[in-house]
Amino acid sequence: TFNGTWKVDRNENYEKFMEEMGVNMVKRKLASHDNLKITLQQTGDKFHLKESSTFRTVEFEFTLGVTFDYSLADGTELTGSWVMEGDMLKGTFTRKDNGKVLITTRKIIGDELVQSYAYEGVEAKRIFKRG
Ligand code: MYR
Repeated sequence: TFNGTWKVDRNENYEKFMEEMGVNMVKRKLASHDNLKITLQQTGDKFHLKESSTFRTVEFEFTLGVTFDYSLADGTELTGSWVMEGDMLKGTFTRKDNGKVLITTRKIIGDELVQSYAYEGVEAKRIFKRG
């Protein structure tokens, strides 16, 4: 289950990923230490998500398979949806500014939540521990 509160523990290739996304160096430095914390609560097909970091706190809901809008901390707007593939959540999001696609997954590996990101051939991970 994804339910609970997850605090980012470490990143893999996240700065490169952000660079590909067009985030400038100063923001990349800040964003790689953003203390991201997410709280997920699943009820059937619905997820309630609370996201907090040094940048902001936002709370929203999404339903599996249903398209919704989401803005990154820097204002970049995405639209897309999450689906369940086996035990894994897979999100396919399109940037509104350039039409390019960002694929993200969330899976539980051991006692960690591993979120992967892929954009324009660059992949990254953020690994969360229960907190
Ligand atoms: C959510 O479930 O958290 C909301 C939808 C997530 C969309 C994908 C988020 C990708 C964030 C990547 C950060 C890139 C920084 C440039």
